[in-house]
Amino acid sequence: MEAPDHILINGYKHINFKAKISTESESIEKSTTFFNWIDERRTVRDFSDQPVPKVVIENLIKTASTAPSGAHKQPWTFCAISNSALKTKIRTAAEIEEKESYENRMSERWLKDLEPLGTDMHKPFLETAPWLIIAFKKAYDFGENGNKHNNYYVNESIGIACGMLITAIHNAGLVTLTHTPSPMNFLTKILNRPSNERAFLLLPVGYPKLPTYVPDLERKPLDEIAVFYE
Ligand code: IYR
Repeated sequence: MEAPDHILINGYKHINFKAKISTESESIEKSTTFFNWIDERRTVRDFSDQPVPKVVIENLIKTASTAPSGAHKQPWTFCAISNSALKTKIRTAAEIEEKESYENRMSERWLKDLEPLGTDMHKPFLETAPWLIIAFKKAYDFGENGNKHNNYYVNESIGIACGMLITAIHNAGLVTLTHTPSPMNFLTKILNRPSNERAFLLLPVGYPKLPTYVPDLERKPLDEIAVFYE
């Protein structure tokens, strides 16, 4: 008998996924190719001001929102900003926080660890990049009568979504960096976000300025990042 197209679990419809099953050699080939491609991704801090079509940004956000999340609550809002006046406001506010961080909040050791990356309190990319995508996490949602419903595994969920977003940005031939101005409350105010949203990560998105220089970093080898129990 053929498998039914759908079944009920707890009274909820579950559809036959019809997953495409790869052969072993296809999986080896695909995982190798994908690794080699994603290993070319680099964090870039110098952006071209060349515009990026809105439909590209829409596709990137839709991709991020395919991420798994606690109880499928999708506890996130992605704000995409191309408006120059808003970008300037964000840069000004971010640089105030970053100045305070670099001068007073970060330890000597932290500053030393950042030295090879060449970061500082100046954030010109917040104005140069054609788009800023800001991921907000939703600790809770509002029910019909305004009461709060907590979401689950919010940090894990939005972290995964941001990882997929960064992968999608690389796939579109664009670059980004994970900017973490801290504290980030100023973003809630500038963008007029509701009280259940907290800024999680700011990603400028665009084409790289050419030539672009990135730190000469190496990634840890597999034996430093993985342990196999076979
Ligand atoms: N939030 C600061 C500092 C910073 C922190 C880390 I960890 C980095 O990898 C890079 C920078 C900033 O965005 O400059």
